[in-house]
Amino acid sequence: MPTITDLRARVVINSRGERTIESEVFIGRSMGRFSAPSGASIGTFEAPAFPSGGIKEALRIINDDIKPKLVGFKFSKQEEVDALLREIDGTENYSRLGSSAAISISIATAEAASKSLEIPLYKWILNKRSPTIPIPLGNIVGGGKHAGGRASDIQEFLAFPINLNSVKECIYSLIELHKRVGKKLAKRDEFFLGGRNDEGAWVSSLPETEILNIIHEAANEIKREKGVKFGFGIDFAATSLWDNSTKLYVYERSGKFRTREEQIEFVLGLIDHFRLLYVEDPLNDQDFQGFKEIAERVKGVLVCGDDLYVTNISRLMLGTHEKAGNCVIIKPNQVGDLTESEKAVNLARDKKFKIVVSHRSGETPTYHLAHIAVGFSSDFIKAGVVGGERVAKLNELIRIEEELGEGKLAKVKF
Ligand code: 2PG
Ligand code: MG
Repeated sequence: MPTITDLRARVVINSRGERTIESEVFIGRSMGRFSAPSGASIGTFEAPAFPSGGIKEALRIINDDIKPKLVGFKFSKQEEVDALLREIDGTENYSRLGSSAAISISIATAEAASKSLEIPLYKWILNKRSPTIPIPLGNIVGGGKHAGGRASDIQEFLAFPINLNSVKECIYSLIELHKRVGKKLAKRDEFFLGGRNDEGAWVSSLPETEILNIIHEAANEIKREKGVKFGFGIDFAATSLWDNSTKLYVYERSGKFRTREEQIEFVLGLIDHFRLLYVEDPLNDQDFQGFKEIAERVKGVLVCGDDLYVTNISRLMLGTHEKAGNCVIIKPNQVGDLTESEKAVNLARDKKFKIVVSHRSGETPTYHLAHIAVGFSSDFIKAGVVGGERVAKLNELIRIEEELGEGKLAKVKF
């Protein structure tokens, strides 16, 4: 049985230059190491990233309270370690320890356990599921809270290949699409200087519809030349657009204000006109009914909740019951440990919701998310297209596919 022999933690830097917690867990000579990512468009209901005393307080709690209880701890399942972490924290949502410290220890422990057992990390996470390689959902152009200046109000313009059998080919195709879109922006956007946002997506000053036209054009070229077909999507991150005092969605950069009803029509219009197959957070994180309405009025479109669900089992229970969408984003740092994330995954599967395991805009150059997505048998992974901290995950998927053999890519029907 794995026994934890040491725990070390320190402050390191994420891809946005912010400080974050890195933990190392030792099981004899096997070491797991993970540093926590962080969001910019943060859901109201996410667990707090740090204790009220900040990152120093998180380190102090790890050293003074967690380490003495974790060292010497024997376990045979991830849930035992995560239960101990929760017990030490003593709150419902890691508000004493903070989700960053919690997730860094939870994932580092999983990695140490898998190494000590000489199995890949995804196998430790799998439980009884069978491994599936997720389809990468690539961020091609982006704005919102992930970019400044003249960038679009919409946070993410996404694409994913729909007729390929291998993740490697999916990744190559997304890179090709990203490249071609960049070249077109250079010609058509007078303010374009080749800038990319927090997630490596292009930043453009063009109106949303023009950005979508350009992505379609580039995708059509690739389809003609190489036969690769793409599906398209948008993450509106609408909680970030919502102004609760005026009850309006504020599109500051394009100077538009939309009521809830106008926002719904706007979203449906974009789905229809640009044949979108995926919309994430089209409405703010209180509007379960609105998600339901959108999902009812479109066919074959994934309506996905990120800030709506924040990987939280109670919110997901409510939303699946209300039929608020048909797809959920899973971000382990929103809840602070792997076991809690897994509960959300199992519930989502049970209720026939599709699953998207996702990175954060402030990432660390860790590869673990690839194993988490495979271990959770997720349908999609949102991990960006370019940038060191993004390709860390994509490259790991290529390695996992090499080990599992092709043909394990998730199959999603639209
Ligand atoms: C999102 C994420 C990741 P953030 O909204 O889906 O793309 O952004 O990490 O800033 O919450
Ligand atoms: Mg989102």
